[in-house]
Amino acid sequence: MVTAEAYHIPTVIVFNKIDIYSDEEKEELAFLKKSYEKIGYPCLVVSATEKTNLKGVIEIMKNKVSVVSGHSGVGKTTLLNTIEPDLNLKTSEISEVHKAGKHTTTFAEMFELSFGGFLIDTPGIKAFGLIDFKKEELSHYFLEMRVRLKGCHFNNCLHINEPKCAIKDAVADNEISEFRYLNYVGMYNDDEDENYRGLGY
Ligand SMILES: Nc1nc2c(ncn2[C@@H]2O[C@H](COP(=O)(O)OP(=O)(O)OP(=O)(O)O)[C@@H](O)[C@H]2O)c(=O)[nH]1
Ligand SMILES: [Mg+2]
Ligand SMILES: [Zn+2]
Repeated sequence: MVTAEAYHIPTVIVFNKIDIYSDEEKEELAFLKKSYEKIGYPCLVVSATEKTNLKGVIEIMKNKVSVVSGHSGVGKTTLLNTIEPDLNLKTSEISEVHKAGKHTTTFAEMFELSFGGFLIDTPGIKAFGLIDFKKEELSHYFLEMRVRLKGCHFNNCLHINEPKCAIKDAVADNEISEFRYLNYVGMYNDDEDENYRGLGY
């Protein structure tokens, strides 16, 4: 999402596989959906296999060039197959051993959509690959931070240790989600062990 923001690509978040969420996962979904919608990201909650809520996906993709991105196994290709059954693209089950996808899609490919537009299916994201930009710019790509940057006392504030920081204040006031701030700090530190995910997102 940070990379998309850096390239001015509008992001829509798709939560897939709602047919198999546990009650706990449904609660997590509600929390994440609320958090992201508050920032301004449209969220869609779908099931590619059960064909639930796919109308919204089609509406968003119509007459545009879209790219689907996400971890291996989340169902990016399945979603595309459901929307355009004639494509019949290869998908595979998640590994029982590793509980992760198998990197079935191996290169990005663009397909024409019968209702107008194009969709680029991509291989699952393996590791965090941020485009090359200055650390000082990172907060510009967190929408909820960008709108508050002017409130920081120092105009080169990094929102880590500086006093009178509008971002840290907003986190303390629950206006910015803690997990998003922790993601920011993690990316800022280029943390490899992912402990920064904090709440687990
Ligand atoms: N229960 C359920 N399973 C789904 C859904 N969408 C996809 N799957 C399953 O998830 C597995 C992975 O789907 P893929 O479409 O191959 O995932 P992908 O995101 O394209 O994975 P990569 O190509 O490896 O990046 C397959 O077994 C799908 O059948 C869904 O809505 N519900
Ligand atoms: Mg795929
Ligand atoms: Zn600040």
